[in-house]
Amino acid sequence: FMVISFLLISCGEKNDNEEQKITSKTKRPNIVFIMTDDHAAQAISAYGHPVSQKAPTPNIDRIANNGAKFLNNFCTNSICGPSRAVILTGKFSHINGFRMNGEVFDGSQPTLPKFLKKVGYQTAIVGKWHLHGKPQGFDYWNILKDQGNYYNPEFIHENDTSIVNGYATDIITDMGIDWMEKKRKKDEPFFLMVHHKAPHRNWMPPLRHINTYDSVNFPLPETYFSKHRNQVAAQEQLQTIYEDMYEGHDLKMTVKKGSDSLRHNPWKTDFERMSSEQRKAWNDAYRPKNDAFHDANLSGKELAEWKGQRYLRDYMGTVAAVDEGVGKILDYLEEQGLTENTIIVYTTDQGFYLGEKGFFDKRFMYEESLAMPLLMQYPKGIKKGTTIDALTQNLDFAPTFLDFAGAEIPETMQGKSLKPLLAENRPDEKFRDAVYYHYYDFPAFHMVKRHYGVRTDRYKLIHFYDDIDTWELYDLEKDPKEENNLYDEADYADIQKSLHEKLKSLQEKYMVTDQEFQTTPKEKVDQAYRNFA
Ligand code: SGN
Ligand code: CA
Repeated sequence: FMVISFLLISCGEKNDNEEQKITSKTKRPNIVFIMTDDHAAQAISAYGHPVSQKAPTPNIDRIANNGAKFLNNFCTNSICGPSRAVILTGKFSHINGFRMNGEVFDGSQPTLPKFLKKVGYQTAIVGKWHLHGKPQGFDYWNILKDQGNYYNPEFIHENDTSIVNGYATDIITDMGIDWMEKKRKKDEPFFLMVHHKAPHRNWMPPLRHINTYDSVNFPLPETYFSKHRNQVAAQEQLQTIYEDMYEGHDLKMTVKKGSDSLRHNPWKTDFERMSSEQRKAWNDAYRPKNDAFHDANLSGKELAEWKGQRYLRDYMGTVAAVDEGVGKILDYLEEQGLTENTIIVYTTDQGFYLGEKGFFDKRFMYEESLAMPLLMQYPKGIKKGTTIDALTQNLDFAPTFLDFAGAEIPETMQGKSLKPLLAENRPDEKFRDAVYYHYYDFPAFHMVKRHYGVRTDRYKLIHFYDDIDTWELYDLEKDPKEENNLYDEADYADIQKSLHEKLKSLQEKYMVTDQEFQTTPKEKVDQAYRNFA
């Protein structure tokens, strides 16, 4: 009896100690960061836009309902690689060095996962990377090659590149869950980045959602046929749905009735990489829709509207799979009892156009592509149903996660922790009175001019430069769709002046030098207009 009770006591003691050790280690919250590529806030039902009400995202909305929804979160440079570099470093593009797609991210610089590792986190990233070079600071990584494909995509892991059969969104979701389930050490806090390809161009839905929105008529924006009065850069872009989308590659339009051959389709591999079964199911689904289109013999405005519908139906089909994947991850965390101590974030690399101003793609400092949806749940630290009006940015993500993790926020980071905003007793003072923006990727795809600017809670000032030199000013309260450029209007002279001052002071604060405003030789610009036309 004595031996047994001695054993019981010592076991009990050992367990208690072990437990203590584990809780002190796991006290730091886990962070599951889910980021899509090009997911417009207009397509997340928690944000309430009419388009999303026709294609709700119930699982993504769970995060909003259980935690916080940010209403004024913005990117600093509306394009993929640069946004990702800002998120990793907490620094603007001109400081982290990654200004445009196609550059190589300097992975040796300090980044969020490296700082988290220092305080005992295990770190992993699965899915889209798009910063070229191998990820550093991650214990585990398995990334899409380049932009990645929807069907049977190629992944890079360590020194291997291999095709993974299936649909990208499902594969990436499963990789994230697999890492949490089998690959991580269960007694350490973790930081997992799940980065989807969807809903990036060319919007190929999974077979199970190929017909989901066929009978839905999405509301096209009032500005769908905008002529961009007093907006030179908008007049000269190449991202108008009904003018610039490739009819085959983007809109899946066929050459004639009864045929499965696509119209303009410069990157055949997106379709050719499908297996013959996938291809057959795909063609069987699209053929009747395309045949009906041929029968209807549309032109002009009706054709432009048809293209808008086809775009939105495909786009929402890819979003449906993302939403299911988010549900799967939330359910997994719930089943494992991890929900309480895990910060779950849903965001996307930048905003996107769903026909506003006639556009698809992003890049502009106009609202739809400047805005970044941001939802965050953390039962221990964020009250259900919180909404945040403050002007926040992707620049703030790294400081925020470090703050929640109880790690020090390096002074060199340019963003601010959002944690105080999420506390029950929020501070009264303004979090930030304006955000700074700078887009560089010109001449390039879609030919959006270089520009920079400032946005306050009510006004926006933008300077487009390079082969043009034009200013735009908007009063977002009176003109939320940004159709009325007020620059140099007498009534706005004072506001214009103060916005210029604000812009200048932010440039100083963020250490922007004259180097940042380089222009392109005219021949190069002209050549690019010919290439991308
Ligand atoms: C591809 C797309 C473009 C898109 C860029 C950047 N064309 O080149 O439409 O703007 O990526 O997107 S595609 O038909 O090849 O998809 S980003 O999200 O990576 O910045
Ligand atoms: Ca993107």
